[in-house]
Amino acid sequence: SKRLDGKTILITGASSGIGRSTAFEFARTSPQNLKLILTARRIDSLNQIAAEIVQEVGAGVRVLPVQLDVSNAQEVREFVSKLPAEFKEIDVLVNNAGLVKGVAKAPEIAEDDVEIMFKTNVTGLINMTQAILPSMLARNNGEGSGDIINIGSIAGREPYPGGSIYCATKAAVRSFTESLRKELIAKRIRVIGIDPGQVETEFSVVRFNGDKSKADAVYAGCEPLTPDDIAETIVFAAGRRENVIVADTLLFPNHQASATIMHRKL
Ligand code: NDP
Ligand code: 8X3
Repeated sequence: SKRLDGKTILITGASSGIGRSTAFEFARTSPQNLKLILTARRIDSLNQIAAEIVQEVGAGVRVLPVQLDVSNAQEVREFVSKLPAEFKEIDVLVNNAGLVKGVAKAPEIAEDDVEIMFKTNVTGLINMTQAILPSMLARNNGEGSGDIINIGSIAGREPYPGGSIYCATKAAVRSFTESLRKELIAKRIRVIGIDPGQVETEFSVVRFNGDKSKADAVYAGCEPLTPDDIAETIVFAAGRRENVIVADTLLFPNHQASATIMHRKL
């Protein structure tokens, strides 16, 4: 979309899955004139993705890979203050970084797993939002300008057994997203929530600590969404006319009807 030309886009969790696909999708949609800031903890992957994007679409897209742990508030503040001048005015913040750990039921969930899920999915998303919002608010003679796109989950709408903490983090994302949209009612800032169902990424591999066979079993007999499907929706939302807010979107693959109702062809 021409509407994205010249924009500066910041994506968290861009080293894999949905974040990675979103980086490519923005670049393909606006290959002439776009600035992409790609962040995650794995800087090597980000460097690789940056090179692949420029190789595919050309140098009209400028890509800045930055190592950033969203859960570290200090690091997030420093990241913003150190952004090169030409990348400082962020138009679109895609709060995508997130993870799930395990399938333990509440009495057995490891303290570390509780902490990492909340500090990444919830506090991390809030850290990023607080860090970027001031510059969005200051633009346009104080009317504000920009998009905040928060990646929630079906898990935030429908909690399931074995997912209590992850589901609670995504319910928190949904709640924060809605409060923010209401708080910003007088500003020209769009707050956009996108809730995917089942998407095949590194998500389940991370959930099962690298156990690929357990991760694969999650998708047995199913045809999950691809990260590109979510990326297209994110870029669609960002590319709408300024007065249109794609406020709240739930995406399922054909075989899925809820967090737990899945038709499997086995
Ligand atoms: P992936 O595991 O493929 O990607 C997750 C990304 O988050 C990685 O780039 C990872 O990068 C990054 N990340 C994790 N922790 C941090 C951190 N502390 N700081 C910065 N970046 C971090 O999974 P998905 O692409 O599937 O997940 C993306 C989002 O989509 C998540 O919020 C997830 O909850 C959500 N989602 C996923 C669904 C699915 O079925 N896959 C369904 C619904 C929602 P690195 O390790 O390099 O830091
Ligand atoms: C990921 C989807 O339902 O596996 O957010 O938790 S689910």
